[in-house]
Amino acid sequence: MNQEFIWGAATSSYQIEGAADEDGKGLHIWDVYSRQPGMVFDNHNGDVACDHYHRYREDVALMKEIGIQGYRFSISWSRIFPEGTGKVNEKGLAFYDKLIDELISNGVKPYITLFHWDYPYELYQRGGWMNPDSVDWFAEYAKTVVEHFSDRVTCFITFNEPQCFIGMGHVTGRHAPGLKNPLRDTFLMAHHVMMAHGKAVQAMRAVAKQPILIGYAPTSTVCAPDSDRAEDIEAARSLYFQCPEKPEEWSWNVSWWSDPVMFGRYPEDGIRQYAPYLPDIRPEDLALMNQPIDFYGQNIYNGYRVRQGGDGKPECVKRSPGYDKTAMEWPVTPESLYWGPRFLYERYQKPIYITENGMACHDMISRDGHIHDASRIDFTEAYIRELLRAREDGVDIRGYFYWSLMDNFEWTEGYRERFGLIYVDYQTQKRTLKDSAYWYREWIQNHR
Ligand code: GCO
Repeated sequence: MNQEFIWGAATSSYQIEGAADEDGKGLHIWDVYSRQPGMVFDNHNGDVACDHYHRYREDVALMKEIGIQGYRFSISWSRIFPEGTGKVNEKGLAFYDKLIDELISNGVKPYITLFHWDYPYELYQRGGWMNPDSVDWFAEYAKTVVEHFSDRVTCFITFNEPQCFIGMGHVTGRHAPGLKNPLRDTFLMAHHVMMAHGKAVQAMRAVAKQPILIGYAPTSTVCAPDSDRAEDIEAARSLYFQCPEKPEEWSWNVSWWSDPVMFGRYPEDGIRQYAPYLPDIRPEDLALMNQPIDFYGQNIYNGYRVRQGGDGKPECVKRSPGYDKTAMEWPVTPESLYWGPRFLYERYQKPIYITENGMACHDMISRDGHIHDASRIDFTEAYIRELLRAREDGVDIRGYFYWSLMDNFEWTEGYRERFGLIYVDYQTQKRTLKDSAYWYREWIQNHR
């Protein structure tokens, strides 16, 4: 395949920008949530974060030094619309103008995520995703962003990991706004989110100043076959796309969040299992969700091994004692970047970008002043070799974005976890390239 392939890195607005109350930005749910004592590890919050809002030039220079070809970042909705809707804040647009111009003049292609979880507080108070108007609010925001930036930016992603901002924000309550809503409400929110995606796609295409590519970026825990026996491959595939049987686990799901967007229908097993909780699903809602998009983004960090059990049903294989894991205790499973894209491509038939993949390490600055994050290098190379193997086997993969460009605010874990290629000293805001950044630079040079 000789399609363009992008080696990139990713971040999100609240996790790096800081400047939480600057230049007219409105409040969002993560501002409010993390300022409440007891919500985030050690009461950290994103008020300053990596101070990227003021240091974006230096950060782009570092991207250039690493040689990344694409940078995926998110726009903070409440910088553009301080109240979520209505009046546009020119200073918010101006910040992203400067960032985008800086990226382009340094040869880094911008990829904009419209929504990476920092939902305007004002809209949340008006019911948030429960409110049917939330569909229009998001479309209005998406339209404004594309109208303004599509003269220079051609790749846009609507939502990052809807599983998390609904599932963790409203089902388990581990993320902002920290609620455990009735399941019925959460299904309605999901329904609105996917309608908002569709309506935004329409609005974006209508105003784009040149042809743009639009994608969607859910996440998944991959099911990989435990052997290459056909039965195990089939078991892995079917478990991967199955809707969890327990309704309270519904949100961690591939099909529920993607079939409506890609096919215009909800998966049948979910419809059966979740029937008591479902909203009225109108055909026109499904039609709206199902707008043609250009690529399918996917955040993949790890997965399970699956085989066909004695009863013929898929079963997860127990992890071996002492299995490899990251600092966050996430299992290390490079084959996820082979089987995930392969199964997703088979089902959805869209070009794929790995919009996030990476690991948290216990990084420290050594006495020699360097950060020797050998395990991150090993992790990343193992995963991307699997990704390239999928590509060789015919999966249409267009790019890889390492999560994350730099250490940042890891949601409820605060600054405890370090995912970056760049080390950030939060006392001084000094940035230092880790060994993995130098390794990535070489990798990109050799795999252009
Ligand atoms: C996510 C988010 C990122 C996280 C990263 C590490 O995937 O959860 O998109 O914001 O920081 O995934 O947990």
